[in-house]
Parts: sequence; C-alpha cells; structure tokens
Amino acid sequence: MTSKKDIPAESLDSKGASRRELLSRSAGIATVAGLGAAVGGLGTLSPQAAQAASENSAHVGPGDLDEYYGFWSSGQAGEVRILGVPSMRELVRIPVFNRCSATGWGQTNESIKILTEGLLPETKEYLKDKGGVWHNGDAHHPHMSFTDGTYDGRYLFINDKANTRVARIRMDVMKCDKIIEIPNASDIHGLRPQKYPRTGYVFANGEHRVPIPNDGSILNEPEKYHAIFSAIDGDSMEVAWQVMVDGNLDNCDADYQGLYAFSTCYNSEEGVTLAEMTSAEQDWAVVFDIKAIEAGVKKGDFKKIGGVPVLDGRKGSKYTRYIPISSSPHGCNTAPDGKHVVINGKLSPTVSVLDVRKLPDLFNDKIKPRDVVVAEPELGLGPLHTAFDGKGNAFTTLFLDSQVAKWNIEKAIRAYNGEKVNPVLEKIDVHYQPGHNHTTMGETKEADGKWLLSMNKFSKDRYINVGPLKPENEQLIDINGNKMKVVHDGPAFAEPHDCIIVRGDIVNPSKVWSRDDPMFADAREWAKKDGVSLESDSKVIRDGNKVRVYMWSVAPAFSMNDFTVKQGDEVTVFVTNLDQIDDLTHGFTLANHGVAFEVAAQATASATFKADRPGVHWYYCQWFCHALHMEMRGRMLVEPA
Ligand code: CUK
Ligand code: CUA
Repeated sequence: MTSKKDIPAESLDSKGASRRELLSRSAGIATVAGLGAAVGGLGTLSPQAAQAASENSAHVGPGDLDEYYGFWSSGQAGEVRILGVPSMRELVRIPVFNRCSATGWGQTNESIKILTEGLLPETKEYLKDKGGVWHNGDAHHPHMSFTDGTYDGRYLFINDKANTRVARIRMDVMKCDKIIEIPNASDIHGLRPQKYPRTGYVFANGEHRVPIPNDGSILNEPEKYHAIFSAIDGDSMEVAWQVMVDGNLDNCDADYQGLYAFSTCYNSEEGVTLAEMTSAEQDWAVVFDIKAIEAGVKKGDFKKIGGVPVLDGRKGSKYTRYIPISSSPHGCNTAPDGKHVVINGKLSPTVSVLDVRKLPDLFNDKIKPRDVVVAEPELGLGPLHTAFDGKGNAFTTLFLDSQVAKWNIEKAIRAYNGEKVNPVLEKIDVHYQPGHNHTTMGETKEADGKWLLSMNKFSKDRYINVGPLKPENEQLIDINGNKMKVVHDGPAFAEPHDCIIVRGDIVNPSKVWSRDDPMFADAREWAKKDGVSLESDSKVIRDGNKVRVYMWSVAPAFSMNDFTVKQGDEVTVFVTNLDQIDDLTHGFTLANHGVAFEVAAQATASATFKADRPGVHWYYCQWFCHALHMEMRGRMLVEPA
C-alpha cells in the first residue's frame, strides 16, 4: 500500500501532470489513506445501512467528474451558481445582479458597462448620484437557450424580479454579457425561452400590475394598473414586443412547436391586498398566440410605449385566450411529450393539464377555454411546480404537504374522462416545503428521467444550528427506478428558486479567455488610442487629471513594481493576465481604496477610481496563484496635491 508520504506532491508536479491529473492522483492517495478507516467503519454499520451505502448512486468520488451541469438561481442573492449533479458540489458562482467582492463584478469597467447600458433612461437618472449601478437583484428562473426543443449550450437567461431586468450569461466563459431593463412592466418574474425552432424569444412576465406609464399621473387607482408580458429577442437582447393582459402574470412556459406561450395568473381579481388577491375561486392561465402577435406587430396594431410595441391582449383580444383555473395557480410547465402543459394549483390541490393541440380550435373559437383542459388530478396540498421524466410521468412539489407527488399524465387524462384509475403513483417526503423541482434535462425533449431535485424552502432541523437564518435544503432524488429515493441533502444559501440540469456534453466552456473577446473590447480601444499594447507594455498615460495605467501579469509578478499619480487623479488600471495555463487566475486589489477584481488567464480587466489619498498604497494579487503569490504586489505612490 502506498502511503501519502511516499509520493511528495512536488514530484508529481515536476512530472508535468496537469492539475486535473494531479488532483485525481492526490484524490487516489486520499482514498487509499482513508480506506482503512472506511473498512473499519463498515463493520459497525447495520446491514440496512451498509446496503443503503452501496446503493448511493449519487456518490461522485473525489476527483471524479459529474455527469450534469446544474445552473441554479439564487433569488435575493442575485447571482447564478453552477453545481455538479449528482454530486451537488457547488463549482462556481456567476455574479449577475449582485456586487461580487471576489471577481469585482459591479466594479470593473467591463461589468459596469454591462450593468448600466441596458437600463432605461429614467433609471439611469435615478441612479446618477447613487453610483450608477443596482447592487441587488432577485434572480428566480435560469433557463438555457434552445435549438429544436433542447438545450444548445449558447446562453443562460435569468430574470431579476427586484429591478425588472433580464440578464444573459455566455456559456463559453460563464460570464454575464447583457442585462436589460424591461420597460412598462414591473418586476419580472416568470421567464422561459422559446424552445422551437430556437431561442429566439425569451418570454418574461411582469408580475406586479402598475400604471403605464408609471409617472405619478395614476396612483391609488388599481383598476388602471396593468401587467405586461414581454418577448425579448435572445440574440439582440432587445424587447421585440409586449402584450398587456388582464390580471397579473406569475410563471410562464412555451410550447415545443413555436406557436404559443403560457402564463399563470394568481390575481385575476386585480386586487392590491392579500384578501383581494385571494378572494376569487378561479383565476386563469393566459395563452399567447405568437404568430398572431407577430402579425399584429407587422400590421401596426400596437401602441409604442417606452420605445416598444405594446399590443392589447386583454380579454376579447385575438392575441390571447384566458383559461379558467382554480384559485391562484403558480408553476407553468410544458411536458417533454410536446403536447401537455401543467398548470400548478397552489391554493387548489389540483394541477390542470392543457393540451396544446387544442389551442388552434380555441383561438378559432370552435371550443371553450375549459375544453383545453384534459386532466385535473388532485395531488395534495400546495402544488407549486412540476417536472417530467420523459417517460410519461410528472413530479409535482406539494408545498404544504412537504412532499413530491409522482403521477402519470395518461392516467390523469383517463381519470378525467371518467375511468377508475388513480394517476398518483407515489408520494415521497421532502424536507421541507418544496418550491421548484427539476429533473435532468426535464424541460427539454431529451428529458432522461434519471434525477429529480427538490428545492425546499426550509431546512429546519436537517443541519446543525447556524443561528436564526438557516439554509434552505435541496434534496436529490433518484427517479431511475420504480421507487423514488432521496439520496442527498444539500444546504443552500438564499435562495435558489429554480435550476436546470443540463447534460455535460452540451456545455463546453473555454479554458482560458480569447485575447479578442468582446468582454474587454473597450480596454483594447483605450490601449489603441494610447498607443499601448495590452500584452507587452507597462505604461502610465497621463491625460489631464485622468491617468491610465497599463500592466500585465505573469505568475508571480505584475509587470509594474510601482506607478506614481497625483492626489485627485482619476486613475484607470488595466491588468492583462498573460498566463496561458488552465486555472491560473490573478487579481488586482488596491488596498484601502475598495478596488479589487479578478483577471483570469488571457483576460484583461480594468477599474477606475479616484486617487485621493496621498501616500504609499500597495496593490496585490488576491487570487492564490503561485508559491510567491504573497510577493505578487506593487506600490501606487500618490503625490500630495
Ligand atoms: S417562483 Cu420561487 S418557488 Cu419565483 Cu419560480 Cu415558484
Ligand atoms: Cu497572482 Cu496571486
């Protein structure tokens, strides 16, 4: 048996092992070292526990890779997180609507541009003396771009309920590249991409009803408020069109044919208090006829408000149909069979199954709205969201019951038609109060029915007590067999509403940046104007009281040991990381100036600040990069004015 001290880490390194090889080797060592203990431990397990340990198929060993990428929202934390599934290991975080101390998101010029360029003029005005950037977001629904009914690995889109925005994340570098604020709407909630023929549109629900325009001319007259459904062009990230609806808009989804989109409405009462919003026995799901809306836009059947064509989709409009659904429906999920859409009852113990094949007749007024409903199984208390296994079964979270119900769509249809069959196949306890759930590839036509994730809003007693604010709890459920089985608890910080789980081969991120990446196009522009090469020059360019400092880095040094500026200068520091090695990120932190950002391999990043503190200020690399990482630093000398 090899012991750890037989193989010094340095000797592995000197053989030129990649970090991946190195990791798996040292992992192997750890396993070997740990084996004695594990074997000793097994002897003390009960037969059932030993059996359970051997069945734990979610186990991904140290150094082994996950089969799926999970993209997690983070609610009020405002970011996106990437997890490996089934290990549930959190791999990285992508700052989007938040301010990130580690990466400098919200501070670098590159990120500030993305965070500000898509804001509405009135918001820019409002933020003018507040730093120009929002620092919070409420990110609920991460969804990948589609081609022909399945994920295509190009982009991830996500909503910001807090500041009415939609963001796009590039899957090649795992960074956000576009954020737009949606005009006319208030508080974007439900978001889904068009599945066919491609994305195409990103559909986004303005949840809260407001006056349009919301300029103070209408205040306490709720009957004059409106909710807005938006179609954003996922390529240009511009709003293509909007539809004004009755009621409000909660969650949405699209069909597999590229013809219709659907939204749930929990406030058909159009109330503004809890009592008003829940008074009616019935609310509805709205169906949007994409082709009719596009034709309406072409014909000019809209009002241009806030620079965007807004069509009238209120009751009686040819662009929409309203399907009555029992009180306060929430989740809206299209099944991978391409035919069914599940509307989740929330306050009703039922889910309603719509058949998209009936929609042409509905829009031609040959059938009534309720004729589109082909099943309405009663599942339990508080159905919120539904996921699918691609084998005809659905999994619905029951918030109040703290359960997931597995049911069969065909059986539900037969039961609705009067047959004596029970569509509910199984229920499993989850801990506690599940919101979204998601299956592997479950919102695509390639749903594979392997894993189900239940995203539970409360962990309560599942973990050691960490004080009044506790994590949420996410549970991985094996759905491959006939019986559902919870195989993993994963605590999560605020608040992953939703996730998608994407097969690993679909996502192919780069290992290092490309030197001509658009992310730092502006830096290249500045360098060109200043006659400087980002890749080889170390220069200070003075331009009145604006100073541009260009430096590069190769582990473990910045190309500049020091630079001198005058008190009161507006300084922009550009750092280009010339290291080409996978996983060699540097950073630039300027002490006592609140300046810190990440520069990954082959990237350029920059930040601008006021040098108004005379004296000596060290800048240093804050991403551990080398044995001499501590020495990777330099001085900014600020001459007193
Ligand atoms: S919503 Cu959070 S549990 Cu915003 Cu998708 Cu249903
Ligand atoms: Cu470069 Cu740490």
